[in-house]
Amino acid sequence: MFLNPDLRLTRRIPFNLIFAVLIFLAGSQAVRADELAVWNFNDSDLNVDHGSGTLTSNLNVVNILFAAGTTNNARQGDAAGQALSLQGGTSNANNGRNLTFNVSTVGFSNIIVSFATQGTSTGFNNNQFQYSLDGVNFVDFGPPYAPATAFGTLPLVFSLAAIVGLNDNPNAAFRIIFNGATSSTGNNRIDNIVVEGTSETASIPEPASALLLLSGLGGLYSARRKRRKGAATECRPYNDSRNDQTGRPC
Ligand SMILES: [Ca+2]
Ligand SMILES: [Ca+2]
Repeated sequence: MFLNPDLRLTRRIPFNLIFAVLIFLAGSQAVRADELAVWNFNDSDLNVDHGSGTLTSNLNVVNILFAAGTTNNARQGDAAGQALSLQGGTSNANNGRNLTFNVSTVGFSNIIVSFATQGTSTGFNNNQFQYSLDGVNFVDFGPPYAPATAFGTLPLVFSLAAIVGLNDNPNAAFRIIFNGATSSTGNNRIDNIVVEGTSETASIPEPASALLLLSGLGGLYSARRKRRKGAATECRPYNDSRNDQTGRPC
């Protein structure tokens, strides 16, 4: 049984309207990457410079210094400024010690840690990156690395996307264990430590945008209804005595 044309129109357009809104809403939920914590060391301290996190070290305090930094891996327009400079220390006492950064990843997944680094010939040249799911127990990630002699332009990048336990984890932590220094002043510089992830929270469209879309589609629907309605009233059989040649024949 065929539906009345007006009735079919009435049923079809609202469905199109709803479908378009659903597509709009789905498109607005695209994921985005965010920096959870950034240390640029430009203020010569261990306090986080963007985002949230804590950075600690068990190296001898006198061997935790700051020296000229780099824009390699810099974020948010940060200048090169200063970099962290970690020395081997007297009798290479800092071999086996570490730099640890705790960063909550709540609401984020696909965690990536990156930083720029360089080392002197007698500095730490056998460094191990680690991660922790509870902030207490750390696990090696990847092989040990030796810093290049200059910062260069490419950072070291540790993509931890496969470590699902690091996703949405308030106790996530990361560590670099330093080894291989052969002199007290041999050192590694580190700059622009970045912990970033993908937001797991869908972005909700701005109310104004949604209203604008609904308003536009509503107007389109109304215009089509009026056009169809007008066309229907203009439809006159040829044998209609009122036919004045201006109406649309049925
Ligand atoms: Ca810096
Ligand atoms: Ca700082």
